[in-house]
Amino acid sequence: MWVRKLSRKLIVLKLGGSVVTRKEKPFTANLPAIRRLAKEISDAKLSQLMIVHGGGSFGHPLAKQYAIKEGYRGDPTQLFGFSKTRQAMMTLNKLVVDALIQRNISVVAVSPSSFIVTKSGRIATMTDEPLKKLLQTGFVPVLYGDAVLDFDLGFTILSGDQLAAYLAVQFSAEQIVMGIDVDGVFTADPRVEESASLIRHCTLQELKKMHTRIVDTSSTDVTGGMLGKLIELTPAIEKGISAFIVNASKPKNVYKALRGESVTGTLIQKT
Ligand code: IP8
Repeated sequence: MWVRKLSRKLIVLKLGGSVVTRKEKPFTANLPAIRRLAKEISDAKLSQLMIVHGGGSFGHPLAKQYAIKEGYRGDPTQLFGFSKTRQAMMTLNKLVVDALIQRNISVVAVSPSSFIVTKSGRIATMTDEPLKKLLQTGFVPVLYGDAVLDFDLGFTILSGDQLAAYLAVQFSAEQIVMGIDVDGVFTADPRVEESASLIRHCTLQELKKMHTRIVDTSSTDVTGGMLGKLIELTPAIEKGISAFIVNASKPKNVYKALRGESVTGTLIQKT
């Protein structure tokens, strides 16, 4: 079991869409989970924290229906789909932010599409002053995977994973805590192979070797499941930022991960 010393350095917490929403039911938030996580985050009392949540059953079905990730093909119904995807994400973000405010956390909702433009799906420009100032002042910014404008594609989907890793690098975070709906990275799909075991600790090199063996399990995610997550995390890990993947559907895991207490999960470090 791995234990991190509590420090005043920034932690970026990514809450998976499959945790904060009911993935199988369109536009349905998992309010008990959101409220529980808000309490865990409040109890952890971190001085430097940034939260990013995924799209789950709010963002992904619309993104898929209107092919937002693939970019603008000149079809006006796609423009409407972009509007609807953005709005659905703001609705989910409000539910998350409301729950955090209920727990007296000084959160500020920040809409990624208003300060980020991508190029072929990768973050190309970002105005980082407002976020920097929010952190310095003591706020907890709450962002999310979003439909964003793109220099090449017109628009696209920016995943919360890419965003979390980018922000971690940009603001020199100590760690990215990824709260997902399974216990971490497995050697094979635990739902299919009985012999699958949880990888508790691995280096970047070991991770790269595993890429071909990691299976994507979700059918509604337009942004790429577990393999996509690991690929997105790689640049941050390369910069010495560790990534800790824990099951946020299980009570207390996120609290423990944020506090640096011992908890089951997969820790990925540069070396
Ligand atoms: O769930 C994608 O974010 P993710 C958000 O973190 C949308 O991949 C709008 C589909």
